[in-house]
Amino acid sequence: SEIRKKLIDAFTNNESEYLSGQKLADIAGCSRTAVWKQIEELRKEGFRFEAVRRKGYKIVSIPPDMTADKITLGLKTEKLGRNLHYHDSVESTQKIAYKLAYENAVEGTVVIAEEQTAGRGRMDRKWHSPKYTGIWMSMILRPKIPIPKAPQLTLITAVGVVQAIEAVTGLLPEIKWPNDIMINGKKITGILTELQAESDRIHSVIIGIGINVNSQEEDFPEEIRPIASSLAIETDRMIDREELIRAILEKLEKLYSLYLEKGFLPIKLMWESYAVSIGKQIIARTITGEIKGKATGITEDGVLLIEDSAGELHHIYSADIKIEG
Ligand code: BTX
Repeated sequence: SEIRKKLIDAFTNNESEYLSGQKLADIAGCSRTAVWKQIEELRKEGFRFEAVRRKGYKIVSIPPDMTADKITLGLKTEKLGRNLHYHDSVESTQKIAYKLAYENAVEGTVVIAEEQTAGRGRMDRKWHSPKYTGIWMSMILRPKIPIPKAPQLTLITAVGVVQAIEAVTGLLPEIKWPNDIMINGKKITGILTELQAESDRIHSVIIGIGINVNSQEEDFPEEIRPIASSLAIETDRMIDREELIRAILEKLEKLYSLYLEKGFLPIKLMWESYAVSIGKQIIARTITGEIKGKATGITEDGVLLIEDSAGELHHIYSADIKIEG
């Protein structure tokens, strides 16, 4: 709209100045409410503003969109990300990767989007994926492994993402079994592993990775603010998403070849060194009920082991866990 254009001009021409609501209203020839609404809209599109009481607004940055070229520039992988599908806005990158996998896309194909309008988590939960703030990507793998071993890929991915975050930001994330990556007790990353299988053979594995990178508090809906954080919030600086994507693909490619060559054991050891839950009292909520006890480790297959107060050992295949201390 005309207001939008006038506001963007005003902000970019006065980059270092605070512009009051009234001044902006005068420039754009509209009400202060209309200015305020337009600024909210611009925020959703990826513009960043600093607001100071009594002084007004200052522009901090314009939408930092990626491109496929910017992502692959300098990428040191053989397979992962070599076939890259980049989108501005999609329902879910998982959905697109699924379709590509059916059409026999090469192993290592990656789908990335700036925004997901229907991003999904496990068990039909939602994954909030606002524009330009994160990395929302899905990856197609075709490992020749038996179906029960597929959950190991979630753990491999978690290790790769932790290593990449560590290398790019210096932060030391922790893994909460099976698929959450946490910093200071808040969720930074979710991983979703889905299978396409024919009878007992894996056709393809679609690994979805969602990372809150440059999200600010206001990008999260009210209900997840207490549990979610981003790399920018934790480091207090903006993180280069393209660099992080490259780091993830490079780390994952190494771990994946190690896994195919040597099996899960070396990965298991790395995973355990990043895991927060091991050795702690936890509550696991499964579909059939709650199990309380001490997390003693994971099995060769990535199954979580919990020892309850009676000394009985439970195998947990799928659950949400809460750490008690
Ligand atoms: P999950 O089921 O472990 O986590 C989902 C839960 O996490 C939600 O119910 C909500 O409480 C919380 N949540 C939602 N959005 C966020 C967020 N942005 N940050 C922190 N917490 C949040 C985790 O599932 C698996 C997520 C995978 C997402 C990727 S993104 C690319 C790919 N495409 C797609 O649709 N999903 C995957």
